[in-house]
Amino acid sequence: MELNRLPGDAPIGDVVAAIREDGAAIVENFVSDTIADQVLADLREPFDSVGRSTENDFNGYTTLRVNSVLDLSPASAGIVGHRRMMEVLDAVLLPFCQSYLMGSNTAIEIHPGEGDQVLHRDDTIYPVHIPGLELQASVMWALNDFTQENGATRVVPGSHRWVKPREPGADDTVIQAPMKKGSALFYLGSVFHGGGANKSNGARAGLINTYCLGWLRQEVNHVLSVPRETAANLPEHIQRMMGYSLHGGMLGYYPTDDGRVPSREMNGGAMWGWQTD
Ligand SMILES: O=C(O)CCC(=O)C(=O)O
Repeated sequence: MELNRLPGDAPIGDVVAAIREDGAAIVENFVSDTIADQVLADLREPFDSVGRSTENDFNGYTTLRVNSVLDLSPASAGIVGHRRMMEVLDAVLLPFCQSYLMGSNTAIEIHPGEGDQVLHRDDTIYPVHIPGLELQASVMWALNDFTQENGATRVVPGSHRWVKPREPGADDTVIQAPMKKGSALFYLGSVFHGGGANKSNGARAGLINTYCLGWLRQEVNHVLSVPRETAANLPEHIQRMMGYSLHGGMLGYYPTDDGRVPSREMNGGAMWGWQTD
């Protein structure tokens, strides 16, 4: 069995249908090699200097990770706020919210010798699981080629439909998602997945972004983790997903001294209004 695989210019409806079928799907050649190469080049120094700081049993011990990639790689904005990716997310998440947010923004470089990551659901950060209600979706972007040998992400297809809480067992199918650089693996927050073991001689590098319903707390506080002057230079649709927005005109409210819905001075006087939906 293989995951559904669609070309980068596939109709959005086909991508969404494929994701709903298995809980995950690959879109090939979704971003140019130039952007993927640039992001990986931007991350080289952070990977090497701080990439081991999150080592643990879950993240692994021969895997490098860096968070808040938007702060480290301006080119990553082309991935984080990729327009066609967002059209897919609109279809998956907007049935349950008025706008969605970026949960996390993490680059992962799995090095040779790493074992399989434990299979998990990303949405277990939230203490509810309501079948049919998707709390978040994730998009893993290949910054270099993902192969069976170098640790392509593993997915348990159909696990987003499991009603009773349980862990994957020996009888459950686990499939890998090899994909070429610039391709993206979409998977629902409710689908079991995990990084693969790297049995090759080279590293596997990916950028994984999660997107949660706009009325949920984000996994990472991007307003604090990305300096305001960096955020001010990002496109507005990314600022909104970072949290510079109100959900439903109310959630995320920041009272100003004069009691009005906030707008604030940023970056040498440029007005940055908090956006309502
Ligand atoms: O690296 C991967 O392929 C998946 C990583 C992942 O799912 C995680 O760290 O939560």
